[in-house]
Amino acid sequence: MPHAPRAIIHVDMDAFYASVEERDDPGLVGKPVIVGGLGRRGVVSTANYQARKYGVRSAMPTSEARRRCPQAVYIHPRHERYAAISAVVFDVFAEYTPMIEGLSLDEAFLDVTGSLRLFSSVEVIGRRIKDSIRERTGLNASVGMAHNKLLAKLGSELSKPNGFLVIRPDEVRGYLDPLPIGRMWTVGKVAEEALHRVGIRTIGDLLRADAWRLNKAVGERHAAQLRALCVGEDERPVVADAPEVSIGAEWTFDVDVDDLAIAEAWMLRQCERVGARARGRDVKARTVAVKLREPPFVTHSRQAQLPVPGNATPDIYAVARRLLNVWWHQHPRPRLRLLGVTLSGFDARHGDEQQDMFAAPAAEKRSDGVQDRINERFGAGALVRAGVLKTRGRE
Ligand code: TTP
Ligand code: MG
Repeated sequence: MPHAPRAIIHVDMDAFYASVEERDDPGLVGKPVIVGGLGRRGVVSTANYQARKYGVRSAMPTSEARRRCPQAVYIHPRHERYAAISAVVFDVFAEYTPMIEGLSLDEAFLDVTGSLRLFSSVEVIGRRIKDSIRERTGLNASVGMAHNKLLAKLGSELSKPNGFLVIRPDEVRGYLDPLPIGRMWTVGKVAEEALHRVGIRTIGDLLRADAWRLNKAVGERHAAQLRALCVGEDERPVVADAPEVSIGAEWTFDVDVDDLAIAEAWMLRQCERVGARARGRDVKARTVAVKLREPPFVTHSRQAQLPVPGNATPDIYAVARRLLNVWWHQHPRPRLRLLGVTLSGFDARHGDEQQDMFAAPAAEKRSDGVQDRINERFGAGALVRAGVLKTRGRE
C-alpha cells in the first residue's frame, strides 16, 4: 500500500555561531567574522558569509584562515550562548509538531504532516517558523520543504543563505539532475571517485547510466539504493528526539567563593536558567538537585523533592537554597569552585489544576513569564532578579 504523502521541513540556521556573535555585537555586522579555536592548533568552527568569500571554511586550521582573511574578526566559541539560542529555535519548532529530529544545535528535521489541517500547507508552516525564529532570535534560518527528508534538506541547502524553498514532486528531477553526484546522501569520497571513473558526474548521469556500469562502480546494493535516492525517493522517517530527562545549569568560578550570600546569588541565577528552560518546554519537575564542588575536585550532590511538581524559579530556588545552606553549615570552611542545579522527574504538560499552598505567590510566578519573554528577546540574562545582581562583574 503506498504511504500517504508526508510534509517534511528541514531547518538550518545560516552561519550559526557567527550570526549569534553578530547579533550580540552589532559592531561586527558587515565585517568578516570567523568563530573558532584561536590557539596554535585551533580550527575554524564557522565563518560568516563575508569571510567565506575569501575561501574560509569550517574545519580549516585557523592559521590558514588568518592567511586568507587577516582582516576578519576572530572569536572564540561561546557554546553556552549558542545552546541558549538553539533552545529558543527548538521551542519554535515545538509549536508546530512534536516530531522534531535535531541533527545539531542549528539543524533539524520536522514532520508536520499531522499539523497540515491546522495550518493549511507546509509552506505556511515553514514561513511561520522562519519568521518566528527571526523575531525571537534576530537570526536567519534557511528552510526547505518537501515530501521527504532528502528533498527537504536539499531545499534548505539550495536556497541558503536566508533560504526558503519547497520542492514539489513534479520539480524533483529539475533540481536533482544537474547536481554533482558527490552531493548525494551516501556518496562519500570513495564512491564519488568510483562513479567519476565510469563517467558519472551528476545525478542525471547516474539515472542515465547502464545498470552494469553502475553496479561495477559501487556494487549492486549501493547501486539500487542510489538509483532510488537519485529519483528523489527517501522513506526515512523523522525520528523524534527522546524527551529530556533532566535540565541542568552550572557555573565554574574563576575565584573560589567563600561567601554564602554570593553563593546563593549564583544559585538563584542557575535556578532562573533551569526554570526558564523547563517553562519553555512546558514541563514540571519533581526533583531539584544541587551540585557543589569544593576545590580542587571534590563534588557533593544533594537533592530534594518539590512539594508539588513545578517550574517556577522561586519554588526551585527555595529548595536549592535550603540544600546549599545545609551543606554550607555542615562544613567548617566552606568554599566552592563550582555550583549547579538540575531538575528531573518531569511530569509533562499537566495544567495548573493542582493548587499548592506552599508554592510561590501568584504575582512572583507571573514575573517568571515576563522575565522569560524579555530574556527570549534580549538574550538570557537580560533581565534577572535583584538577588542575582551580586553575581555581575564576577564572571
Ligand atoms: P553548519 O550548519 O554546518 O554551518 P553554519 O550554520 O555555520 O553555516 P551554513 O549552515 O549557513 O552553511 O554548522 C552549524 C554550526 O556548527 C556552525 O555555526 C559551527 C558548528 N560547526 C563546527 O563547530 N565545526 C564544523 O566543522 C561545522 C561544519 C560546524
Ligand atoms: Mg547552519
